[in-house]
Amino acid sequence: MTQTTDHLATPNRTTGDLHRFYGQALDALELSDPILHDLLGAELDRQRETLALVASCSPVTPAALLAEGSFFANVTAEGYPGARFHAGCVNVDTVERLAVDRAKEVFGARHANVQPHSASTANQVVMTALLRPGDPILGLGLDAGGHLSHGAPVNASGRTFTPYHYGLSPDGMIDYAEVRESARRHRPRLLIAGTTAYPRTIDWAVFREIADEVGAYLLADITHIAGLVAAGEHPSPMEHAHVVTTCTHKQLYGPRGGLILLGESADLKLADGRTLAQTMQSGVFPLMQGAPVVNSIAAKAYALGAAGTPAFKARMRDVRSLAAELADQLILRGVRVISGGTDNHIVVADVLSSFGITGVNAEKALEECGILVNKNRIVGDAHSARVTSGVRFGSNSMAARGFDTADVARVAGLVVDILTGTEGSSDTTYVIDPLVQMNAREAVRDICHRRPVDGY
Ligand code: DSN
Repeated sequence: MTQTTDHLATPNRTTGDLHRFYGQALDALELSDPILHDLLGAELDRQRETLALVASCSPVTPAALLAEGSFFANVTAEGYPGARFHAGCVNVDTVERLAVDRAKEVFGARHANVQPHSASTANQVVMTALLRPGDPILGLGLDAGGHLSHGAPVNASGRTFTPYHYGLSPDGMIDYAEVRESARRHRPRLLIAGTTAYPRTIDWAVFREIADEVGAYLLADITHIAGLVAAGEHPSPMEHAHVVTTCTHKQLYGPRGGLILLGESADLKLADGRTLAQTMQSGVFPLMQGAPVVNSIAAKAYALGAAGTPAFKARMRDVRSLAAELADQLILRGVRVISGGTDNHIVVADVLSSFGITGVNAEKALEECGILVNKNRIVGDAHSARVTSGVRFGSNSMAARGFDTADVARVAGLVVDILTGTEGSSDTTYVIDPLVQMNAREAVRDICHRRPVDGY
C-alpha cells in the first residue's frame, strides 16, 4: 500500500481512543435508537445467512466500512487538496492524496479523481465536461446489458444528449462490426464501452480504433470489472480509453462511490487549451459536485490500498475461476448459459428456456431459499426488465467467502433443484415446492456458516 502519512497534523491517537469512540457510538445507538440498532443487527444476520450472488456487489471490507463511518464525515472540504474553500482540511488533504496515489498505482493511471459520488456521477461528469447538450453518444443498450448512465432514455444522459445504442449478437457477444457500423452512421462525440451483464472480455483496442475513426472520445466504464482490471485478470483500458470510470463498491470491496481515471490522455489538449486532466478536475468540482464525501474518500483509500496487494490479486483469480466453475456446473445440469460461459465474474442464465419460469419468478424463488441473484434480460428477450427471461449471477461474494469448486457445485445443484421445484402461475407469481424450499434454505445456511466472509 502507498504510505503518505508524513504530514499528519497530529500524532497518531492510540488504538484505545478509537475503540472508545466506536464502542461509545454503538452504546449510544443502542440507547438512543434501539429500533435502528436492532435493524443493524438484523441486517448483519441476513447478510451472514444468505448467499449474495448479485454480480454488482461485494461485501465491503470491515476496515473500509469503519473508515466510511468515521468522523471524516464532519469535514466540509470543497475543492482539492491544498486548494480548499474551508479550514480544517489538513488530514483530509492527506487522505485524498493517499486515495489518489493508490488509485493511480492500482490502475496504472496518470491522473485520478476520487471525488465522484458514484460511477453514474462520474459518467455524467465526463459527458457534461466534454460534450454539448444534444451531442450524439453511442453505448451498449440497457436491454443488452449496458447501463442507465450510458444514454438510457429514462436517464439524464439520454435526455441531455442524443443517444444511440449497439446491441449484442445472438450468441451474446459484442458485435464489433455493428459497433463500427453504428458509429459510422451516427458519428458520436462519445463512444462508451462498458457493461453490466456481459460475461466476456472487452476489446478496448477495437473500441478505440472505432472512436478514432469517427472522431469520438472513448469512455471505458469498468465499474463491473474494476477488480479484475486492477488485478490484471481482465485487460486494462487505461492505454486505450480517453477516460476510464468506475465505482469502488461493485468489485473493489469498498464504499459506494466513483473514480475518474486517465492514462496517457491526461495531457491531451482540448479545444479550449486545457488538458483532459484539468477538464475532469473542474468537471467534478465545481461543474457537477460541491463538497466531496470525505469519509467515503477515506474508505476508497483503504479499498484501493487493499486492491494493490497480492491477496487481492489471488481473490480476483478466485472470482474468475469460481464464476467459470459456476457456468460449467450449470451447463452440466442442462441450464442454458448465455455465451456458453464467462471470462469474468458474471454468469447469465436463460431460466425461461431452462426451467419454464421468468427471471423475476426465479429471482424470488431463489431468494426464498437464501440465494440472492437478480433478474436480467437476455439477448432477444420478449419480457420487460421487470419480468425478464434470465438471471445474472456474480462470484465476488463467493470469492470473499473462500469458496472452493465443491461449494460451487453444491450451489449450482441447489439453484437447479430450486428452479426445477418452482412453477410459475403467471409471469410474476409462482409456487415453490415446500420441501425443496426447506431443504435448500437449510443447505444455504450450512454453506454460509461454514464459509463466512472475513470479519462478518
Ligand atoms: N448497474 C446495476 C447493476 O449492475 O446491478 C446497479 O448498480
